[in-house]
This record gives sequence, structure tokens and C-alpha cells, in this order.
Amino acid sequence: MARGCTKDNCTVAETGICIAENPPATCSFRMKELADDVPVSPEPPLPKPERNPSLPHSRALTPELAQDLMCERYCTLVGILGDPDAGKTAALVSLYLLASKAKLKEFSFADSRTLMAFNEISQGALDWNEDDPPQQFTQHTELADDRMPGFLHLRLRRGEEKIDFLLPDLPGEWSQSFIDKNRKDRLQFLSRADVIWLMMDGSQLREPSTRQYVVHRMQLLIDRLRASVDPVPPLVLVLTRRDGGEVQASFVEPIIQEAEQQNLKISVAQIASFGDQGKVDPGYGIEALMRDCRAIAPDSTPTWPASGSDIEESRAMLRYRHLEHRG
Ligand SMILES: Nc1nc2c(ncn2[C@@H]2O[C@H](COP(=O)(O)OP(=O)(O)OP(=O)(O)O)[C@@H](O)[C@H]2O)c(=O)[nH]1
Ligand SMILES: [Mg+2]
Repeated sequence: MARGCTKDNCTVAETGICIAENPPATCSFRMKELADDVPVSPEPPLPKPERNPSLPHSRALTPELAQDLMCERYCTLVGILGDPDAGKTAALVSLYLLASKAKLKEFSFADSRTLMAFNEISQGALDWNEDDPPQQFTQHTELADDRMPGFLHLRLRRGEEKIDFLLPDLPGEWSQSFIDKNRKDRLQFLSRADVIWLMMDGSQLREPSTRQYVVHRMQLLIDRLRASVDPVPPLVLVLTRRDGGEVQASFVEPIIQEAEQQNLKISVAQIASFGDQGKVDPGYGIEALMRDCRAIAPDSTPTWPASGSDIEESRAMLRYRHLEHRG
């Protein structure tokens, strides 16, 4: 007889399985033993509540959790690429600060499943002292698992509509190894993105000594996307550090031409995630970026989309799953 039960050969105390196939909490054989053997804490009358999903990668959503969310509701997935220091994380921090401080005009903050991750990357910007701004508002991005992306989630409300954005915060090295070594295994998700932001440090474009080099790198990145991602979603060339000055359109013209030659749709946006150089307000251009990256969603995502419909073909969950398997 096992401790915890009066019935011969019952191992309920070790295995939790009642030999008489009774629920352990109510089995009369066991209750008798428990009554003789106080104090023993009784089985909880209710099952444990489900825990929130854990966020193992710097508290961002894993691809699986992001996929679960996409199955629940329509999400706008943004691909974000660019060299180290381009300003990728800073743009996300700026968006989060604008949303959390109710500084967006058309949008308001509705929810986020990755608040801890947003807080983590925003810490430098939240702590800074106006008289002595830091050299770096954000840290270089490193992922706990360098093989898979982490996604930040932000739900914004615009009028009656709620829009869920999924935004990956990737290290710049991922874009470098994509350009230099064609390493694309970690960037599979780009095929199902609604839009890809190609982030460039605007100060390197303004500076004649670095301009040609960074333009050439961006052309290579566009070529890689054309060769590896099918279909390539609309591209937005996002020029950061607008607070240090404007980038002339002619400086990025070779990049636009490269994309157009490859039959890709591209537009240009200039943003200032922070405003420490004072020429424009912090957050300049971020709201327009969000407004433009919103794909036109169907009122409801059909479970089994009819073929031949552009919107459904580009956004249906089926496509998401299909690509997941293909990868
Ligand atoms: N003034 C100003 N500084 C910026 C802006 N964007 C980025 N920075 C500065 O540039 C630094 C690097 O920007 P990040 O956003 O961390 O760069 P990243 O592209 O995420 O770089 P990795 O994570 O290394 O790939 C930030 O800490 C800021 O100090 C901007 O719009 N204005
Ligand atoms: Mg970063």
C-alpha cells in the first residue's frame, strides 16, 4: 500500500494516478488515509489558472507566439532591416514613447503583449537628463537566441479600428550577414511582412565621405531581397536622424532606381526618433510611418480565401502557415 491511500498497490502518492481510477481529490480510499495522516494539504479544488505565455527572448514574442497572435487576429507585420546603428531600435523606442505618452494624433495606445520588452529597450531614453543627454539613447541589440527573431507587439486604436503591429527588433549584424553572406534562414518571416522598413542613418547620407558606401550597401540589400523574398512587400526607405538635418532626395535616388529596376515598390520617409540635435521634435515622422505601413485588411480574414483575390492571397493565415512549412 502506498502512503496516501489505504488501497493495496495504489501509487497515487508517487504518480498522482488512482488505481481505482477515481479523481485523487475525491477517492474515498485515499481520503480515509489522509484523514489519519494530518497534516497533509488537500488537493486544490480548482485547476491552476493558465499562465501568461513566457517571453524567453529578451521578453519579445517568439515566432511561435507571434504566429499564435496572427491566428487570433489580423496583425500588421513590419520587417525592419538595416546596419548596426542605423536607428532601428531607436525608432521602436520612439514609437512606444509617443504611444504611451499619448503624443500620436491619429492613434492611441490600446495594448501590448510585450510591454516589458518595450520598457527594456526604452530604459536609456526614459532615464536621460535634459541637461546632459547620453551619447546613446539605446543599446546595441543582442538577442538571447541569435537564431530566431523576437517580435514586439503594439496594438493601436485609430477611431473604431484596433490595429495590431508586430515589429521585430533585430541586430544590425543580421542585415550585414544577409548582404555579405546571403544568410537568410533567420529572415524567413519577411515573406509574410506587410511592409519592410529599410533603415539608414541619415547622417551618413548627408556626409559626402560615407554617402556612396551606404548607398551601395542599400542597393545590395535590395538585390538580396529581390532574390530571396517572394513576394517582396512594399519597401520604405527610412532615413533616421532627421533632427540633424534633411537628406536631399538626390542622395537616395540611386537606391530608388535600383528598387524600381527590380520592379519593387519603394517610398522614402525621414524620421527623428530623438530630437537632441534640435532641428525637429523628437518622434518626427514616426506617426506617418505607422500610418503608411498599414496594409488594407479585409473586414474579416476568411478561413479559406478564394483564389484570385489580392488582399486575401497576400494576408491570409493559410499563406503564413504555408511559408512556415516551406522555410
Ligand atoms: N539624435 C538622434 N539620434 C538617433 C536617432 N536614431 C538613432 N539615434 C542614436 O543612434 C544610436 C543607435 O541607434 P539604435 O536604434 O540603437 O541602432 P540600431 O539600428 O538598433 O543598431 P543595432 O541594434 O546595433 O543594430 C541611438 O542610441 C541613438 O543615440 C535619431 O533619429 N536622432
Ligand atoms: Mg538595435
